Amino acid sequence: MVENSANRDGVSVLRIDNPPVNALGPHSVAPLLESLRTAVSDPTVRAVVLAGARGTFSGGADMKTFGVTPSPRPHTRDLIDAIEASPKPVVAAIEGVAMGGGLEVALACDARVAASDARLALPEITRGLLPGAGGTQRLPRLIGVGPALAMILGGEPVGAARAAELGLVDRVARGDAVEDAAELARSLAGAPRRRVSEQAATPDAAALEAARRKAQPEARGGLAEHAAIACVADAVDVPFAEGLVRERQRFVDLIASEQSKARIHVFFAEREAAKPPAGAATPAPVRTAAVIGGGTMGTGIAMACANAGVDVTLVDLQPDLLERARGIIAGNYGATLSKGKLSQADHDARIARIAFATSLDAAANVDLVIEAVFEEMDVKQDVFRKLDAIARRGAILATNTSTLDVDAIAGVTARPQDVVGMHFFSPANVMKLLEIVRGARTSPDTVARALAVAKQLKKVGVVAGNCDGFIGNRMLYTYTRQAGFLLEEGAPPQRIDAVIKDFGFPMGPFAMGDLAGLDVGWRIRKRRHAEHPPEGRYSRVADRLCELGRFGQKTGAGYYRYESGSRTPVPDPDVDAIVRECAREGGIVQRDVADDEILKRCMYPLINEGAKILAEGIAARPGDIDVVWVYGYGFPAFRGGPLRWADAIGLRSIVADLETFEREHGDAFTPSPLLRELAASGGSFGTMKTVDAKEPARA
Ligand code: T1G
Repeated sequence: MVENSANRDGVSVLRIDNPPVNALGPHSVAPLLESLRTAVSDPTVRAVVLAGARGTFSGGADMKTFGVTPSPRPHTRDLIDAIEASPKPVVAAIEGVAMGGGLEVALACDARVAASDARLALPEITRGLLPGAGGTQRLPRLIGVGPALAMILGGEPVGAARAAELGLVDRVARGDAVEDAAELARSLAGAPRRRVSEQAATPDAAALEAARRKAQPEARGGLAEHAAIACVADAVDVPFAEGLVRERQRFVDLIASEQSKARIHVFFAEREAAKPPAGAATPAPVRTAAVIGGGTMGTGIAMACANAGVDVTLVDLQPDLLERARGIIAGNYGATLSKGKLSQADHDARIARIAFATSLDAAANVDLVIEAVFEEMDVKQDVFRKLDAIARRGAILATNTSTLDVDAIAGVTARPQDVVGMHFFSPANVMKLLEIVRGARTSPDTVARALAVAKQLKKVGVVAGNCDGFIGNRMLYTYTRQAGFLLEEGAPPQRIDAVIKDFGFPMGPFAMGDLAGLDVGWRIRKRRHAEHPPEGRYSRVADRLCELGRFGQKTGAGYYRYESGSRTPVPDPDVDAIVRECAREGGIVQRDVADDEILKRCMYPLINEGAKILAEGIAARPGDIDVVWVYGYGFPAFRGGPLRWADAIGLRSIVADLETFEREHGDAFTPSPLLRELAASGGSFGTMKTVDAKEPARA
């Protein structure tokens, strides 16, 4: 349905219409082209306004049509060419979002009017692409090379006010954006067209040079950045038409690249993971919450709630801990304010949403309770027994445990159907991932409500079954275990970390351990070993470091040593000595380990464990595992997550390498049945039928 009210006093309003986000593809562009033709040939029409249906402009090109060859027509560029060719002015009325190809369409218009809450972005870089419909040529001409590079290489949205400052929009609407745009369009009628393509881009060599220096190496996910920078340079150096041709060629190369396909896989996998269980009721948003435990996690979770507009009470029985939490929260918001990343009004509103209490009674009338106390079973069960008596019927009772049995926690309440794991990642007000742990008796409605809370808190929610370490930590254990063995076999920590960093992680396992604090893992290992002594090969290095009080950055020494006040890891010969000692005790002869072996021995067991998790129904889809690792553990998005990456390598070669490692290093490398099966059948995680979720007995 396209509204074409030609005689809105001589202005015809056309609307992009393709629910839910008005993505641009043949089925949305074709009717628009038709209506534009009608408007152009209608003598009573003096100007055109282009808007979007249902209060949003457009989420960009329809990514679901990517990879279809030949690429389906008409598409975004056909609409842009028609707007450019129109003898009558076209004004864009931007409500909601104008992203990617949607913003590029608006850039082809004579002028742009944005609603005060509109968001404008060119997020193609986050899809491993560049703006491929003229955005790299028009934007620098309109707002300058520097600001254009910031928008194109950042991919982040700008608000209407900022867009006006930049000159990206001509007006911020006082009232209805379509009305304002119609008024502006009328004033432009009969005047020469204002085509951005005819403007010149002001040279800014410094901005281009700075962008080149900052860009990631192509092999480390920087393909799109380098291509986009080259395009923006063209906007200054070559005529518009030539710039468009070069932009197109680079865009076609990128869309065929694994880096782009992997990033788009993550985009859609994230949305699949957020889908509520079939038959679950549509949950109402939570308005009030209580977070139990004023430690690092509780404090971060309370901030995440306040950031999302939820009134939250942080509860801790120890007043001094509560005061410390209050100070940390004020400090964090103050820092964000001073960096200009938060307005004073927003700062004050967020702080005002957080209350503090020293009694669990504060959880009596809230929609959501999140327990984040000490990671000890009896401490958590004690809290849940009390919450069961206090919390209102129908409230979500969530535990932030990262390793403990959610069923054992739910089991002490009379309402296990309302109990769910909500595993946040530190810092909880920053990290995007939220692992939602479905207990054996957690109801589908409670899972759906937890997923809705994740969306409300702007987190990426992924549902995991209840097992030791859920999805993320269970896989992490296989990776860090091998990293520990590689140390003993002769690969120094800085070498292993360098291999993992070159692969694309923000940091390697040892720098990450030192950042998180080695004592956290040590406590879990001691608890676990009290229940089950370690089976098979066990590296003593981590325990030995902790026994020496080397907990990482927080004690100035861990796998590395740190100069006071510095977070830069410095290789420490004392650690090499400790590693040699452990190797000797374990009868391990040290050798030179190749980088290729380091990468495979760290990543392949992780993939193998992912296959086991899928086969057990702990994760419903391979994409869920990829999303967990990209958003929770820094797995490079340009590789799409561990299972997408495995498909790109080929499962047959992974199974072959696992079998080789199995012969040398034992059953930690025994390929899982699902992996073998897929490899043998020439299958892949990307094409496998998702397994039905079933409840495994807790290992
Ligand atoms: N193409 C296809 N489907 C899309 C889509 C798109 N561009 N954007 C969203 N969807 C689907 C999404 O999968 C979900 O489907 C539903 O819409 C709602 O999305 C030439 C080539 C716009 C901010 O990168 O960032 O333009 O799961 O849950 O939270 O240069 O969607 O319900 O089946 O995210 O309200 C560039 C991507 C494309 C923006 C709305 N554009 N989208 O957020 O809804 S490349 C983007 C978003 C391009 C040109 C190039 C967000 C949103 P389903 P949602 P939301």
